[in-house]
Amino acid sequence: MNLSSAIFTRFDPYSGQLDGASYTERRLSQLRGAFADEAAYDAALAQDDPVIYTVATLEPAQGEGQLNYALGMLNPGRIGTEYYLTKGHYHAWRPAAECYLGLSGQGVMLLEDENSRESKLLPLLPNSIVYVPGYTAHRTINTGDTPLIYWGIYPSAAGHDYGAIAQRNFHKVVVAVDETPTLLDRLEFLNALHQAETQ
Ligand code: PAN
Ligand code: ZN
Repeated sequence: MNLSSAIFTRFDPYSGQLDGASYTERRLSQLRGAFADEAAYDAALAQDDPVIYTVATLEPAQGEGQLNYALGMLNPGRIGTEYYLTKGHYHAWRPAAECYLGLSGQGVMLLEDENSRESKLLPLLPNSIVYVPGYTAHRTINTGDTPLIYWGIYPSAAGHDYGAIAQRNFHKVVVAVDETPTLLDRLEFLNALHQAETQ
């Protein structure tokens, strides 16, 4: 077995810092197409290009039976009424499942089964675990007003398939309706937006 030095690691459950990790930063400009309201996206981007989330990844080992893990930090905020979110993906190796553990902040996970297209919305909170089965698109959403910090632990062979989501976004959106996180059909939400624009 070829283990790197990452057999013991420290992390900060409030900032998303993970010793020895490699960091990926996703700014608003890298999330074109992820948010439903394109006009709100363009308006927000014209003002600023904030960091929406970071992912600190550790890959202690690769190969059959090995696990990798990542500490996510998703900032609070909205584009229009839609909460800040991650791009979302399937695993390139479709059978790969993943465990998400909430550490701090308040959020939800949107899951979508690739075959049935059935959606599930689950809370991602401190002291809770969301099990993401294989063949399931998953997206993290911050519905609170502090950073959402969470673990994702997955088979080292899982990989990320972003292309499928870029082509066909999740069927559902999570938006603030009367300040309450609400799950709506993307199409219905877009139709309501366009109707409001033309009135
Ligand atoms: C997580 C995600 C992380 C960022 O580590 O990669 O939440 O989301 P995106 O990868 O969709 O930008 C994970 O699910 N890994 O498999
Ligand atoms: Zn994943």
